[in-house]
Amino acid sequence: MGSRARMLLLNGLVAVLLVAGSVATAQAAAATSAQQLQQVAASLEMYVDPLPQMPKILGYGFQQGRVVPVNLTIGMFQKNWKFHRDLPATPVFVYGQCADSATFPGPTIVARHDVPLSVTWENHLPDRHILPWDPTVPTAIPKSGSGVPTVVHLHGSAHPPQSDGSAFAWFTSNFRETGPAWTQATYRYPNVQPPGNLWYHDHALGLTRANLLAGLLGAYLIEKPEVDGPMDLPCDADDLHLVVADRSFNSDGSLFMNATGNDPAAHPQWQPEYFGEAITVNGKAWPVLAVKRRRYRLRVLNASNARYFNVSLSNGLLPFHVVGSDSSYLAAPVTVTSLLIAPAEIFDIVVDFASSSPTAEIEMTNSAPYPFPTGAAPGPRTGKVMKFVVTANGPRDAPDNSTVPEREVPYANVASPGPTSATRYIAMYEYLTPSGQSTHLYINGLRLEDPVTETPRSGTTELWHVINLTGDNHPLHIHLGMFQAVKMQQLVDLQTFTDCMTAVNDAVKCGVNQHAVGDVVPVPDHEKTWKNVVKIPPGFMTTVVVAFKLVDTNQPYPFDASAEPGYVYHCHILDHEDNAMIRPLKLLP
Ligand SMILES: [Cu+2]
Repeated sequence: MGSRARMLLLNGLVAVLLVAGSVATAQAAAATSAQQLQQVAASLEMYVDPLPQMPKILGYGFQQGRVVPVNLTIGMFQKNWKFHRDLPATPVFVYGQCADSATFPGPTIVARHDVPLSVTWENHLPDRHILPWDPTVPTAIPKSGSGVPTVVHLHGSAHPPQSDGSAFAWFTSNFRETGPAWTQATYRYPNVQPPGNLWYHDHALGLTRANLLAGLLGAYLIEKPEVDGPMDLPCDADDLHLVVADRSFNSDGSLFMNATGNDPAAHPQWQPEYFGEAITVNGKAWPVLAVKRRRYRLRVLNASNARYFNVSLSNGLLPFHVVGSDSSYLAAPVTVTSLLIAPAEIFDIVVDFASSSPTAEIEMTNSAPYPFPTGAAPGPRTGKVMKFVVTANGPRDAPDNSTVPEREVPYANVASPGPTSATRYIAMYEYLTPSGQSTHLYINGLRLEDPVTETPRSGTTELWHVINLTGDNHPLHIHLGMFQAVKMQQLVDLQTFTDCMTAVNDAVKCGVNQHAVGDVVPVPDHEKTWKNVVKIPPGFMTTVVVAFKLVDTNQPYPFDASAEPGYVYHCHILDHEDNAMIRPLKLLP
C-alpha cells in the first residue's frame, strides 16, 4: 500500500498482547505480489458471467392460509466456488441449508414483519482456515489449536442480546469449543422492526475480516405487505439483490489475503485495510445482467472489508431513484446520479431502463478513492462494477405496472427526533508508528474489553457527537439501535485538538465547542432515514441521533434489551473492527 498521508497520532504505542503461536498461513498466498494480483485480475474478461441471484429461503411458513413462524437450520460449509468463467473453482466458506446449495454470498432469507424466526447456525467448517489470520489482534483462539471460530450477527436487526452474535459467543465445528459469551445454538429474530434490508454475516472476535473475506455473509430482508404493497415498487423478477465485494485472487484462482502485516513487528499479518483488485457482485467478478426496458428494484449492499464505492450508471447518464437505505425506507424517493456506499451500507434503489435504447449497454462504474476519501483513485478494473445489457421487450412480457412512489414511509421522528436523554462524545483514534504505519485503532482510546461506557436506557433517544481524529472516513455501525446523522461540522485547529484529545481523551476539557465551528456539510437527502451505518468523515464532528426503540411505533423493544452479553458499536471497515475499533454497548432497563 505504501506510505499514506495520515495524521500522526503518537500516543505511545500500546503494548500489544502477544499470544503464543504464529500466523496461520493455509496457503502459499504470501508469495503473491501486488503486481501478480493485478495481473490475475487483468486477465479476467469483464462482463462474461451472468449475474446470479442467490437462492431464497422463506423465514416463515403457511398453515391453513395463515403465516406462521418457522425454525431454520443454516450451516457454514467449505466448498469450491467459481468467481469467474476463467478462474478455477476455489475454496470458500459459505452459508447454506446444505453444502451443495451453499452460495457466495449465502442464501437470501426473506422474513415477515412480526413473525419471529429461529435460526440454528451450524459450523461445519474444517479445522484450518483457508485465509491467514493474526493472533496478535484480540482474537478467538480455540484451546485445541484447531477449528474455525464463527458466530453470526444479523446486521440491522432489533433482537435480544443473546441472539446478537457477540464476538465472544463464537463456536467451532459441532460446538466443540465455544467462546466465553456463548449461551445458545439457536438465535431468535423477532422481526418487530419496520420492513427493510438487512444482512447476516460473521462476527467472531478478531476473525471477522477473514471470515467475511472467505464468504460468510448473506442478505436478509423483512417484508411487510401493508407497507410494501401500496408502493408498487418493482417486484418478483424485477427485484434484485446486488451484493458487491472486492476480492483479489492468486494465480491459482484462490482467494488472496495478505499473510504479512504492514508493520510486522506489531502485527505479523494485520493490515489496516483490505482492497481487492477484482470487483465481484453476487459472487462473480464483473458480471453482466440482461434487463428489459422497464423498472428494476436493486438492493445494493457493499459487503467489502474496506472499499467504499461511489457508483453511477454510465457516468451519470441514468439516475438512481433511492427508496431506502440500510433497513429503512425513505420518507420519499430521492433521485441521484451517484451513490457513495460505505462498507456494510445498503441502498435500495429503482433504475428505469425504459428510457434506454433497446441495445444499450450500461456500465455501473466506481469512482471512490481507496482508502476513502484521500487514497488513490480506482484503476481501470476497480473502477468498474458490472454491466447491464438492455434487451427489447418481448410480446409476452408483462406490462410494467411498477412505480417510483411519490411518498413512502414518513417515520414521524426522522426530522425532529424529540427530546434526547443523553449526549455523548465518541472519538475515533488511529495509532501510528513514527514512520506512519498503522498499528491499531480505538474508539475513545479504549479497548473492547475495557468497562462499558455507553449505557443508554432502553426506549430512549440519545445524541452522539462522533469526532473523527483519523485520516479516513469510517462507517460507524451500531447493533440494536438505529441512527442518523443530523449535522456534519468540520473541526478547526485540528492538530491542537487532536494533540489534546490524544493526551486527555476528553472532548469537553479539550474545548470541543471552540473546534467544532468549521464548515457544515449537509447530510445527503437520501441518507435522512433511520440507518445502521453512518459515514463519519475525517476531521469532522458528526452529530448522530441514536434511537434505542422501535422507530415506526416509538414503542420500546418487546424483549429485554438489557440482558447479557449486551451489544456493541463499531467501525465496519472489518480490518478496523478487528483491531479494535469496537466498544461494548449495554442497555439499561
Ligand atoms: Cu474504521
